[in-house]
Amino acid sequence: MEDERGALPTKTDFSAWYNELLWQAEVMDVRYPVKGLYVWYPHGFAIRKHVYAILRGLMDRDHQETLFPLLIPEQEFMKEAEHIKGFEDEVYWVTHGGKDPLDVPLALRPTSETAIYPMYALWVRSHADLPIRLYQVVNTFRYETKHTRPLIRLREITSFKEAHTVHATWEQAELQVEEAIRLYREFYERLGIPVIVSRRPDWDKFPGADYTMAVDTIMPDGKTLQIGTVHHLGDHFSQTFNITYEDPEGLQRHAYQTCYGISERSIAALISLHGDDKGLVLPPDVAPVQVVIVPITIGKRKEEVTTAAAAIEQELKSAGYRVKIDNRDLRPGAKYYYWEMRGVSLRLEIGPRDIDASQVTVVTRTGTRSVIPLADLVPGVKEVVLGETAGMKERAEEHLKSRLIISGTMDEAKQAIEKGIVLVPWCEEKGCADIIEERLGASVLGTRARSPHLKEQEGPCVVCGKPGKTTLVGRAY
Ligand code: 5CA
Ligand code: ZN
Repeated sequence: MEDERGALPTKTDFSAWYNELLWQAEVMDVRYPVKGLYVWYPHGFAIRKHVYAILRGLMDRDHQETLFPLLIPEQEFMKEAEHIKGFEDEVYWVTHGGKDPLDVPLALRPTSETAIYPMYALWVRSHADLPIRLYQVVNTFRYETKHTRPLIRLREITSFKEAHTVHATWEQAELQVEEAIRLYREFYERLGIPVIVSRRPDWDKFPGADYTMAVDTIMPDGKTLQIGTVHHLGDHFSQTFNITYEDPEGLQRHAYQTCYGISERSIAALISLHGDDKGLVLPPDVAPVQVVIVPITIGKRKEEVTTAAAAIEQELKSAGYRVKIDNRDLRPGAKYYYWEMRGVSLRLEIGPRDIDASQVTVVTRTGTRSVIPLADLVPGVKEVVLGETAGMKERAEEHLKSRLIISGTMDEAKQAIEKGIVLVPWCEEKGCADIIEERLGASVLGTRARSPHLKEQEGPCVVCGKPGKTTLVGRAY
């Protein structure tokens, strides 16, 4: 196997590493003959399944899952002016049914506000119907003109989790924005991905929003990846779609809305932050195979080893682990390589010597080796799994910390921007942001940054010297 695919480039050459890893570890196949569309290998899809089970579990606490149509009639799509402006260059249109031109052209959803809100207008009657909190996990289509990349910038986003909520007041919608940020933080914490939350500058907010909060992480090459956004929609859409409710006094009022989304970029971040030169490294929670058992069957005691391996498999399966025995006729080294590439958390080696000592040898994906007495198999494995999870999280946090750099002046920022995100004071004037972006060759990502790794700071704007607030600047994917 290893001979066939060749060695993985080192992660220091991030872009080459990422592309090669996606196919060697069987996450995505990029050979589908349409630009920006990719195919999930079953292994990649299994990772997705576990990641999205976490996401669904979090959403299901106080949202309900739903499913709306893919096609949106032109007149609905064209209702909200800002929204149209933001998306018109990115929409795919269905114009024909067979040979006949359609009376009404249909948009492939780039996101689902204009599919969902006409129905919300029908569903919302009284204050007692509020709040509404629904979400769906669907594919969406965006005719992206920037460089497309598997899992990062797609023309068919296959795993778009979008939530859409309706509230009686602006303030209640604002509370929902905060709740959504908490949910997203928890989601990424479960994946061991450290994030920074900030408020996007006005020119970069979602088309049709009052304001946008973004969740970013820093990739191994120092570039920023936006891995989630939460939008306060105010009453922009409720005005255009006529979403009104009767308040307790009998008055008709417009509702206030939020929406927030996460895509398979979450999986791009997962793979990129944790992976190493040997392949995928996955938090055990989302590893399709958590434990692989490699029987060491040299010599005469083959049958005994096979039986012991099967017993271990059975015991771990009953304890809820995803386990596989690798009985293939391959050298152990080839098996280790194979499973390391695919991100198996734990490898259990069992040979005659282990049987004699009533133990099993455990090697984690990140290389720690120990032995567990067979009598303590399940608690022993659990402890190693917890240690592995914690170690991954710690390393990812360290990475983020080392790439968040506070700079008081433009000269400092110029040096620092090569490494990751710089934090500079900015006065919130667009003119100064343009100068920052031009000088640093990077984007103003957001203000009011929130992360355990940094404190809000104030100081003179690095351009004009007027009072400024801490602002994130980074090169974004
Ligand atoms: N309706 C809102 C909330 S669901 C919305 O569409 N927001 S969005 O445009 O910001 O998209 C939500 C998230 O999807 C983004 O934060 C980003 O992480 C991800 N995303 C956006 N475009 C793409 C794309 N072309 N490929 C992969 N992921 C994307
Ligand atoms: Zn300024």
